[in-house]
Formats: sequence, structure tokens, C-alpha cells
Amino acid sequence: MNGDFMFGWNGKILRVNLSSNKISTQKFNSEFALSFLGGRGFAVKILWDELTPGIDPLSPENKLVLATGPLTGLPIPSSGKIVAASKSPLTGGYGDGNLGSIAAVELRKAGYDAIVIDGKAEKPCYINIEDDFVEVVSADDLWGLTTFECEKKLKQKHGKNIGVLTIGPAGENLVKYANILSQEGRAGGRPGIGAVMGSKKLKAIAIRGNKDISVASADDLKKLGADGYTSIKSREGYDFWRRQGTMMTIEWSQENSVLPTYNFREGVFDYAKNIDGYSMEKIKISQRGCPYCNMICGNVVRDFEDRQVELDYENVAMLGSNIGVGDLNLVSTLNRLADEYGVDTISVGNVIGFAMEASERKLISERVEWGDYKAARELIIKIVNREDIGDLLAEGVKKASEKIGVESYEWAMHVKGLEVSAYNCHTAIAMALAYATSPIGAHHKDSWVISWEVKTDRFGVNRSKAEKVVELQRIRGGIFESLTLCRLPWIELGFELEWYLKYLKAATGVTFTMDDLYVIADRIYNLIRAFWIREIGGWRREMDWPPQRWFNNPLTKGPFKGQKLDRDSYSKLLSWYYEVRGWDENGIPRKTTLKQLGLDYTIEKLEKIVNLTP
Ligand code: PTT
Ligand code: SF4
Repeated sequence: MNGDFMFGWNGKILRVNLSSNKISTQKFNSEFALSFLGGRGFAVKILWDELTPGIDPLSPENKLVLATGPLTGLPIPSSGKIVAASKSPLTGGYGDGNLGSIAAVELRKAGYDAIVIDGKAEKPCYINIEDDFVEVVSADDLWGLTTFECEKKLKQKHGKNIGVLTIGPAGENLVKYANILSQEGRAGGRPGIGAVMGSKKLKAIAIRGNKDISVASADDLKKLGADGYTSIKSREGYDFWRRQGTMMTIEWSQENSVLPTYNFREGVFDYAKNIDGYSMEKIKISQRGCPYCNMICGNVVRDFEDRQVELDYENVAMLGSNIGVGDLNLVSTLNRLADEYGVDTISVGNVIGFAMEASERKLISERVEWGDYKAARELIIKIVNREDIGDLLAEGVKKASEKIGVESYEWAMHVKGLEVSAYNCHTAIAMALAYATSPIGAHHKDSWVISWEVKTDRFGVNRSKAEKVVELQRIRGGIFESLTLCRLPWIELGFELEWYLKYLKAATGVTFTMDDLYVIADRIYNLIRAFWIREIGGWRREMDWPPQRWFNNPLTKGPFKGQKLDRDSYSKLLSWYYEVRGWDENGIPRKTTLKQLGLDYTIEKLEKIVNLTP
């Protein structure tokens, strides 16, 4: 095989420089694979090693990394995922996203584990990959198309079974929270990874692979895979999951007073029932999903304009309750527009909520009232085309609030520049910590601690909350993002983590324990923090704080009326978090922590920027 080890990984990275049109492959060794596994692990190591510190994320020097892991594309539950990462134009730090796509499977079958793209094409282009054949092709006829149209055209040209990753007009126009779409409903790369593609004039990547992925024991893998699917199907909750998928969370969030409402002012929405999973079931026409998944959760509905769209919790909460729209058909249309234009639904819902509040407070001249669907629809189009106020809003809420000034930073709902995803945290201090310490900015993907928190000690402030956040970050942000598999079988149906150890053994021949995987997860987390410190040029404790609104403006509705977060309690929790992570009081990794994780090579660089404590 590949490098100095035998199975699991292809051992090969495809590299494309769009300035020179140079296409090459690079082998990697087992040390790299075993230290970083794949996906997010590969991405951060490549970005740390190869980016010139301080570069502009939208310059040709930035690199786009698309990476899979050793289990991606194998016949085991929910293995069709891919990580898209880069230095983020939205936050200036490390950014990534994870999307389900046939492209993930095809990339592995084409013989690669990752693609690294740098440079900038002179004219719009796309990359076409079929096994060892790789070409950069003119995309003059694709530029300007929506993500749906672009994928369709590429399939007409290269075959209906290819995998396609594409940006829409938002990525082309460098909207700072443009993302990447696939299969008309799989989306990833919240921190502007679509804008990085746009800055390189790269419209899409089309992939077809015809090879077998070599594994240590194909028979074991086949049997374990089949057993896994059967086990998932037999779980309590499977049938309901197939009915509602993530949409069941609207009802849960409303019941628990955490549904983002009116720009995260409240945790309950008067019209929650109109946009919940049961309302969705009434308009659902079919179901779609990612490859190799038997939990398929993309709920396809017909929207207000009689077009098809897939609904998920985050999309509906952010384009529904958060902006006051209480009609699921209308929300669906906003969601579909975001998908077609390739703009992140969470950030765009957040930005629209911010604009509505700014309008209410008369800080902007435009009138955009809460719940005004038409105004929201228009705003999305203006943002995507960077017209009028859309140009400012395309920069995200952090930049918009800096421009608008007054006290607007208090209700600009972001952490480190990434807009908060769909959980209101007035009464969820551990979730606030999870947002504040997420390695890409305020995203729930690394630690969805809120479900544990509301069930256990909701109002307590104790070290176990910090420990739980770290534990979840290890599993979700470390293990699933580097194995590069969907985490939902584990979260939603309790599919035990031990399954993945068995899959790893059958695929790679290497025996991993959970502790081994935790060490890898910690290595990845610490390297991401080192990357941020290097790119930002320092670190302050305040960078790990949630938005001011949750401390300043108590809830005015629902069972927890009057509640808000307490600053001293949050500060205590953050200190415990730093202790558990082996970081100092300012959130900077200690030298001993870096050394224990084999990250000695970061020390010299970091010491030039910050004081490292022993
Ligand atoms: C993810 C974020 C999410 S998280 C949602 S809905 W969610 C939003 N989806 C968008 C969308 O759709 N269109 C759009 N234009 N923008 C969107 N932005 C939002 O992006 C998704 C599922 C979901 S649905 C979740 S939680 C899980 N996420 C996983 C993850 O992050 N990692 C992992 N290993 N497994 C995961 N499984 C689940 O995948 P970002 P998908 Mg997404 C239309 O990437 O940048 O992290 O943002 O991948 O294939 O669409 O599946 O209630
Ligand atoms: Fe994709 Fe949903 Fe299946 Fe996860 S559970 S792999 S998000 S279809």
C-alpha cells in the first residue's frame, strides 16, 4: 500500500494549485495518520504546517482542505461525511464544517483521503476528478448558477452518480458565511468556507471513484457493518427519528425554554407549534439523506413557492422563531433560498434577527419588522448580492455591530465572529460555555451539552459542567470530526461508541482504545487553539465569553421569566474548563499540555506571541 502502513487510509492527498494549475499527489505516513486520524485532524495539521501566519483568508495563499477519515465511505452506519476547512474569513481563526455527500465516498474510492487546494484561478473553474485523472475545467457556464443548478449541470456532463460539492452566488460574492452545498440539502462550512472557494474562483468539485478502499478485514467489516445497521434499526426512537429527524427539537426547545426567539431575546415562541416536527409531517413529501445511512433524516417538504426543500432544526429555528416567522411554508422558502444561494442558514437567520432588532431600535434606516417574511426574503437576496444594507450584513453580525455602533454589540449574537446556532442560553450556562469554547466560534456541533444540562442540574454551577463540555468536545469535535462519520446514530439512538473501535480495528488493523482517541481529540483541540493564537496574534479570556445579551437582558416570557446568566458563575465555569483542558487562566495551553500531546513544535512559535506557563 500506502506509505509505511497497510490499511484503512489510502495514504494519499491530492493537491491542486489553481494559480499554476499544478496537480500533484502527496503520500503521508502512518505517524500523521495515527496522530490526527483524518477530517478535522488532518485539516488543522495541514493548515498549521503550511499557512503563512497572518494571511488574508480570502487571498490565494489560504488553503481549502477537504478531508475524510479512515472510516469514511465504508459500508458502516452513516459514513458518508466530509470535512471542509480553511482559515475562516468570518472569524480570522480556524474554521470548518462537515457535510454528508456522495463526494465523501467517491473521494475515498478515487484513492485519496483529502484534497488541498490553494492559489486562485484567473477565471471561474471547477475541479473534475476521476481516480488518477484530475483536471481543472472552465466554469464560465456555471458561475452565477445556484447550487442546485450547478450540481445538475455537472451531473448531466459527468454522470448522475458523481459526487459534487458546490458553492452558490453567496460564495462567489464572498459573503463571509457562505457555505458549500451538495445533493440539494446537505450543507457545511459555516465559517465562510464557501467564500474561500469563491475567492479562488472555484465553483465546484466533481468526483468519481472506481477503486476499492483497502481495509484490514473486509469480512469483519461487512459483518460488523450489517450488525450495526440492524442494531440501529431496532432502537427505541428509530421510527420517530425517521418521521421527524432533527425537526423534533423544535418542540423540545420550546418545552425547555431554549428556542431562539426574536434575536435570542426569549426562549419560547408563541407560534412554535406552527413550525414544529408535527407541522412538518403535514407537508412532508419524502425523505433524503447521506450515503450509507439508514437513519436518513432530510425531511423534504414543498415550500410556499411550491419548490422542494429539506428541513432541519437549526434552519427552521433560525429562519422561523428567531426572526418571528411562524409559518412553516414561509420558513421553508427562506431555507430553500439559502440552500440555492449557498449561504449558511444559521448565520443568515442570526443576521436577519440582528437587522430586525436594529430596525426596531431605529439604528438603521431600513424597515424590517419581526415576522416580516417578505422583508426577510428580500434581505437574503440583498445579502447574497451584497446590495445596499446587504453588503454590510454579508460581513456577519460582529462586523455589522462594529459599524452600527451604539450598544448593538450587546445583542450581536456571536462568539469570535461566528453567529450563535439555535439554542438560547439565558438558562443554560453549560451550553453558553460550549458555544464560547467551541473551536470555530459559536456552533453547537462540538458540545451539545444542553440536552444533558436541562435533564440534570440546570441551574447548578459546578466543575462537572465544565468536565461534561470537555468530554463532549472530545467525542463530537475530536472523534467524529476526525473519523469523519455522522455522530447522530450515537446521539439520537445511543449507538455505542464501542462500535467505532471495532470498525477502526476491522478497517485499519490497529487496536484503538477510547483513551487513545481522547488523546488524539485533545491533540486536535490544542493545535486548533495554537492556530487561533498564532493567527489572532494573542489570546484573552474574554474571547471565550458568550454574547452579552444572556447576561444583561432577562427573559420576559415563559417558565423562566426573569432569568439570565450570572457573570461570576460563568467566570468560575470557564476557569474550571481551562483547568480540565490544561490551559492557563487566559485560555492558553500550558507547555506541559502541549508536550504531553506531542505538540512541542508549536511552543517556539507561540512563545513569540504569548507567555506560555510551564
Ligand atoms: C452545520 C449546520 C447545521 S447543523 C444545520 S442544520 W443541524 C444547518 N444546515 C444548513 C442547510 O441545510 N442549508 C444551508 N444553506 N445552511 C445550513 N447551515 C447549517 O449548518 C447535517 C446533519 C445535521 S443537521 C447535524 S446537526 C449534524 N451535524 C454533524 C456534524 O457537524 N458533524 C458530524 N460528524 N456529523 C453531523 N451529523 C449531522 O449532520 P456545519 P449535512 Mg452540516 C440544508 O456543516 O458547517 O458544521 O454546519 O451536514 O450533510 O447537511 O447534515 O440541526
Ligand atoms: Fe446524514 Fe441524517 Fe444520516 Fe446523519 S443521520 S448521515 S445527517 S441522513
